[in-house]
Amino acid sequence: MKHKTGFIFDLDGVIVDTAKYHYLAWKKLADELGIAFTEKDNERFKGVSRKRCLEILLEMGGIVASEEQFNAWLIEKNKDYLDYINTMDETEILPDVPKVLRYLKTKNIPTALGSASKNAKPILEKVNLLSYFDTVVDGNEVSKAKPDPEVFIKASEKLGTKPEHCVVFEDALAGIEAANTAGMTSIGIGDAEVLSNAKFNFVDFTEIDDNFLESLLDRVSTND
Ligand code: B16
Ligand code: MG
Repeated sequence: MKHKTGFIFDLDGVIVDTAKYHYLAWKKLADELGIAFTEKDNERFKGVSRKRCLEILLEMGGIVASEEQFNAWLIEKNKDYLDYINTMDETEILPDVPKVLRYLKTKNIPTALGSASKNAKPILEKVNLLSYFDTVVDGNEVSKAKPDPEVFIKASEKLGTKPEHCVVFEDALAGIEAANTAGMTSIGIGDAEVLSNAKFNFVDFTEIDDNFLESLLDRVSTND
């Protein structure tokens, strides 16, 4: 028997590379606070909530802040990040993402975004992809960060699809763990060595063709 399937996409690192803008905004704040912060340090921030990122940054600098100061820095970082986001357009979509989204649309497969970002909707609007998603679950709706599966479970509920009939595209190890814990089929986008616990691995969407998507749909829709 075939069941209804759902496809869930992470945002940063899967659909667009917003990590570079997060880095520039965190770097500016780090410089102001006299904390050394490199692109390698920024790797630890991928898939992690804004609040947790600031906690990590302050721990790196051995800085203890009042709640008021902490919140002011969060606002400052996000303001700088949004200045970058406002310059985004379709050219920033990662290779062949629209190809896969169009394939799913022609097959009437429900799609969701599952991201830790509180800015997910405006970013999808900027790159003109919002209409491809039936639902968006973002950092405004979840309280537990990946590797907790909350974001993906919420997405499957909103799609009306059982977790075992959902596919998740993720670029972060914590995201793959979250998808696996949810009982979903995880697809790692990026470094296969880092994402070795994913069910399938691809460097990017250019490696994913219609044949693979068809076999994936067959497999996931009959998962009992
Ligand atoms: P915001 P994802 C995550 O996006 C980013 O990878 C992470 O670096 C960022 O801190 C987080 O969103 C929160 O973003 O400050 O916009 O709320 O990979 O879960 O799509
Ligand atoms: Mg990501």
